[in-house]
Amino acid sequence: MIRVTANITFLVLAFALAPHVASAAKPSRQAQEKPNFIIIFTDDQGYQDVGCYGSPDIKTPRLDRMAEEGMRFTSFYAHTVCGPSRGALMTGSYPLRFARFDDPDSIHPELHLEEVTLAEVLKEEGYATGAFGKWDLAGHNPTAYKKELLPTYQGFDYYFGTPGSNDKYVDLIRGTERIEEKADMATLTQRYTDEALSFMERNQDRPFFVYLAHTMPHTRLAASEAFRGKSEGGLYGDVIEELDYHIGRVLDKVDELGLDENTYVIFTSDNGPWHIRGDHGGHAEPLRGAKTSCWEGGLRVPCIMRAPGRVPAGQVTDAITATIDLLPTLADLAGASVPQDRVIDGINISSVMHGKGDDLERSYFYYQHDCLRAVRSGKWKLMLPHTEPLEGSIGWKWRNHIKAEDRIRFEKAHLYDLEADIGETTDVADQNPEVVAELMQLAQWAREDIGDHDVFGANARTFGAERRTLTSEKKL
Ligand SMILES: [Ca+2]
Ligand SMILES: [Ca+2]
Repeated sequence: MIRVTANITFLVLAFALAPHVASAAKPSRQAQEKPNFIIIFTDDQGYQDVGCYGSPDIKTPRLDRMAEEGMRFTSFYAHTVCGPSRGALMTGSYPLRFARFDDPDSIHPELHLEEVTLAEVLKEEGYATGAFGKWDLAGHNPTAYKKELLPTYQGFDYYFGTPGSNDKYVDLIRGTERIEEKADMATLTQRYTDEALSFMERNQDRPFFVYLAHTMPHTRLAASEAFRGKSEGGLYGDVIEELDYHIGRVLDKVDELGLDENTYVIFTSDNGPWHIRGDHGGHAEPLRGAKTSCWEGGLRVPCIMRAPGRVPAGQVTDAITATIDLLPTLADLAGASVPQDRVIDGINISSVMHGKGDDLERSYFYYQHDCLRAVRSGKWKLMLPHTEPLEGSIGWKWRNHIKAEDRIRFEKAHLYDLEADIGETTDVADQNPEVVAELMQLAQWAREDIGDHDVFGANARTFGAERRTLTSEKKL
């Protein structure tokens, strides 16, 4: 009885003192605000194309330091090509899940306005939102894109960049207006960064979200004079070293603005390296395969996250994590809610980022364009049988994007133990029939719920747009 009274007295005292304690401690401006988010998304940078991921000839001192000050992810997944990968990051969903307006034969989606983007989720919470660089969700053609699908219609207050790819040339857009034709590609990394830094300065007093989606190192490659010919990794290496330098400028700006402890900086790539580009493509060793394939090298990408005091320093995690997780995770950190009227595939990985446990219950599905190719659960990856590419699928139309040795031609499913065999060299399906059966069930679920080249998923979205799955009469 006495003890209870004493506790009550203590509690009353504690409440009475609380306001004084708070004002005496005077928490910093940062601690009171919602955290800022900066996602730096490079294009076609391979798993090995960062110093701390084992590049033998490319130096990335700023990314390496970022990893020392934060967390390095070794099983982080994007998707196999640019456009679907960007849509997945923006919607937290597998590419076959989200609705698009465009030609179903194209691998480049035009994201439906009814899709809820990460920018829209954060904007609801009062975030200033800026997109810089490659969008690729309003059409792939640099001149024939849909203006009404540009970032400023999908939750971004500000946009400076290029609507599609740099296969031929790049036109620059500010807001919705084209301000420059055939821009010098060697200036893009710096110009996108300059614009992002200026946005951060303008919005330093409120929470902000910066989506900095570099055009490099997608071909056509270009480096500025200061970096050209300077790396040991050829032009591709020069381009990565220039990216690293400008990523350093972003980190320095966060520091200079006094926002270090309240800003999550997330670096990753949209897909694996483009092997058919030879010297103009990167590397994914020790992973097998490259961009457009569903071998690990096609979509397992480097990923580093940094937020001093929040993300523990110098950690490495092998948890299965993905770009689709960024929407639910950042929403949680911002106190925002994710859309409830649709399936969001990503999961909240904040416990992993904060070093509070990486025991995630999750599987990951590998799609090559519109074809379900593989599923991973824990250390196991099942490659589904295909005599690939499936005639009539989008993958068939785009088959020349895939190096011959990366094409999957299996009559039966192959099972790989990614812990023992990260290079996917040895099929162990016969020794593990129960694992194969379990993963086959997961794949069947994905086929029915998300979709496949010949199946429209039960929870895939259209919002009235044309269904993307090819019908028999539309087969090529
Ligand atoms: Ca790409
Ligand atoms: Ca929208």
